[in-house]
Amino acid sequence: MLSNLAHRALERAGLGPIRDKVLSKERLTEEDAVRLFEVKDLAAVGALANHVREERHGNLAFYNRNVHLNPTNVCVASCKFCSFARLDDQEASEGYTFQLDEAVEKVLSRKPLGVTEVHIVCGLHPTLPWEYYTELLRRIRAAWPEIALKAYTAVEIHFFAQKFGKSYAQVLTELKAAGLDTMPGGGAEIFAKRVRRKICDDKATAEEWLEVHRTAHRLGIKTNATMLYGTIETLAERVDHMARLRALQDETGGFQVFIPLAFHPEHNMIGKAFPKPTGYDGLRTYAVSRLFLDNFDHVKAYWVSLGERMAQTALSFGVDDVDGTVLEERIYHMAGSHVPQGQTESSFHRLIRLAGRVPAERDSLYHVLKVHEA
Ligand code: V47
Repeated sequence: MLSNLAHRALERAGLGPIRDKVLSKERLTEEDAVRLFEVKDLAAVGALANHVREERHGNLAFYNRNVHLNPTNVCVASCKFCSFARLDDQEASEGYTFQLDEAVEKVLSRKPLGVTEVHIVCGLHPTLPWEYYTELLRRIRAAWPEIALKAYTAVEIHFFAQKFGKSYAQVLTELKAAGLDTMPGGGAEIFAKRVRRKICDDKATAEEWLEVHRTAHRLGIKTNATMLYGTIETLAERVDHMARLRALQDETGGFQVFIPLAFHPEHNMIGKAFPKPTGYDGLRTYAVSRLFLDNFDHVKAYWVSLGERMAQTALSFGVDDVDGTVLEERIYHMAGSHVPQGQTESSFHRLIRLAGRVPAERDSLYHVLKVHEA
C-alpha cells in the first residue's frame, strides 16, 4: 500500500499520472521512464517502486549460494570500462588461463559449502579450443550432478559461434548437452550504438546480444539481463536499453532478472573521466527499472557491484534479489570494489534482515528453497 505521504509526494512531483498508471497496471512509456529518472524526489519514486516490489514479493529478499569461476581473463575485446581483461596469458601481463583440471578442481572444492550454482564467465580467449568450454561443463556436471551451471554470456556465445563456425543454436545446443542450465546477463552494457561504438566497439552488437538470448529462450534456456550504468550513456539511452529488453521479454518470457551494474572506475581506460556513480543514481536506476520492466519478475542488486550498504537500501527501492554468496570475485575487485570476496550464508541473512526483509534462499530458476524467518 502506498502511504498518504507517498501519494502527496508523487502529486507534488507531478507524478500523479504515472502513479495512476502503475496502480492500474498500465504499461509505462519510455517518456514516463525518463521523467521518473529526472524527478528529484527520489523517495517518491522509490516508494512507488517499493509498492510494486512488495506487491510481487512481499517482504522476501532472494539470494542464492553460488560461486564464481573466471577460467581465463585473456580477452581479445577491448572494452574501455574493463579492468579484468588481459591480452595474453604471460605472467608479466597478469593474464591467466586455468587448465581444465584446475578449473574443475576449484569448483569441486566448494562442494562442502552447500553451493547450488556455479557462475562461469571467461574472457574472449584467442586460442582455447571449443572442447575447453564444453568439457569444463561436462566434467563439473559429471562430478557434481545436482549443481546448476550458469555459464557464458551472450558475448561469449557470439564469439564461439564466429570462431568455431557454428550458429548460435548449435553453440547453445552443444553447451546444453554438456550441462549448461542458465546464462548470466553480462555483456549487455548499453545497447545504444553511440555508446557501444565508444566503450565496447569490438564485441557482439546489441542486436547480436539480443539474438543470442532469443535463441537461448527458444531452446528453453532461461537467462539474465544486465545494464552497465555510469559511463557515457544518457538517461534516454538507459531507458532505450530497458525498452529493448522489455520487448524481447514480451516475445519470449525467457529473462529471469534484470541487473543494473554500477561502473567501477579503477584500473581501466575511462575511469579517470567517469567517477563511480552515486548511490542516488543507483537507487533511481533500480526504482525506474522496477517500474518500467513490468514483465520481469525480479530486479537484482548485485551486492559486489553496489556495495553491501547500498544493496540493503536498494531492497526498499524496487530490488528483491541480492545475488549470491559469490566467494571469489575478480571483475569488480580488479576495478576497485572493496567489498569482501564473498558472504557466508549467515552474513547474508544479517545483511537482509537488517534491511527489514526476510531472507529467502532460491535456486538458479528462482524456486524458493527455504524462507529464513527470524
Ligand atoms: O558484462 C565489467 C560488467 C559484467 C566493469 O547474470 C563492469 O546473475 C562495472 O554480468 N565496472 C559481468 N561493471 C558481470 C555480470 C554479472 C554479475 C553478477 C551476476 C550476473 C548474473 C551477471 O560486468 C560485464 C560488464 O557489464 N563490468 N567491468 C567495471 N569496471
